[in-house]
Amino acid sequence: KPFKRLLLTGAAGGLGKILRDRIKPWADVVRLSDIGDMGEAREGEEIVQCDLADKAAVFKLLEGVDAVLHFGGISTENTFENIMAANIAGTYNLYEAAHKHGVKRVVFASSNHTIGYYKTTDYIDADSPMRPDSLYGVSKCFGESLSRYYYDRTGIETVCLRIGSSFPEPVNPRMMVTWFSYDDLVESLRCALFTPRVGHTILFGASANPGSWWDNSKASHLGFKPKDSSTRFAASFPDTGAYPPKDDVATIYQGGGFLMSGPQYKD
Ligand code: NAI
Ligand code: 15L
Repeated sequence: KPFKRLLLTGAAGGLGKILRDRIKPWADVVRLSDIGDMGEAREGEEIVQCDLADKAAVFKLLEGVDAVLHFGGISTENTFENIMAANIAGTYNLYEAAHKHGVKRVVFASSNHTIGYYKTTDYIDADSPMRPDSLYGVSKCFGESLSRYYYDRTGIETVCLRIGSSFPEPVNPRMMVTWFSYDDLVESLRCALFTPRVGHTILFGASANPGSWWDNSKASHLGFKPKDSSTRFAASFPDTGAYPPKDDVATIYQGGGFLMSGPQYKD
């Protein structure tokens, strides 16, 4: 198998549970980590329960690891204190430990909420300035900048995967644009891990959905081609042709409901 040991953080989460089995073919041992319960280790697995904010624990977590899929952390809007510990300190601890242990590559689960203040009428690419829509989004911008710094300073390569909405199927009209099927997610991770040179790359994680807001041409060297599309759910969210209400923040901005969540939101 290509890797001796592949680390997945966030293994107890929604995506972690899906990836746990799907990434097995890529490594002799998959090391699973989360602050939450991951159950028993199955064949070819190691389980390390720890808090990403615990620097000493994260240092040990990275020992003997070839590559990392960093999916752990707070995944929606929260207080600054919680985000600072899990996403800001946590991601720093992970990169510093990766550097000390000579890890070569990380895939960072970034988010569309790094750019959620663009409008749904905008078409952007990896060079468009970040416009986070929440403290959560700001923490993902931090992860993207931190990984850029570690690449320039130490040579660790990172693909920042700006995931849209990775769930079994779209559950609202916005997700007809942002949906990222599990199969396409796994294929994007395969491209991110096995393309020989990625440097520091930003890849938007979405299926081939009509009306996309995101241009992935700056990540073409990864060769990622989504196979799924939200069109097969079109009957659930028919386009009526009506314009959304002018004051409906959730339809005006790419970040949708995140613009109205969290400590800063006041109506
Ligand atoms: P999730 O919330 O289900 O999973 C995140 C996991 O991280 C949880 O199991 C949680 O226990 C763990 N975690 C939280 N704080 C931690 C800490 N301090 N130390 C160790 N572990 C900690 O989220 P989901 O949907 O599985 O997302 C995984 C990653 O992908 C997250 O980083 C999220 O921000 C990112 N993402 C997911 C999207 C999606 O559509 N599912 C969209 C964009 C980004
Ligand atoms: C995210 O970043 C979240 O982790 C996920 O739970 C979804 O809310 C997703 O974005 C989205 O924008 O749909």
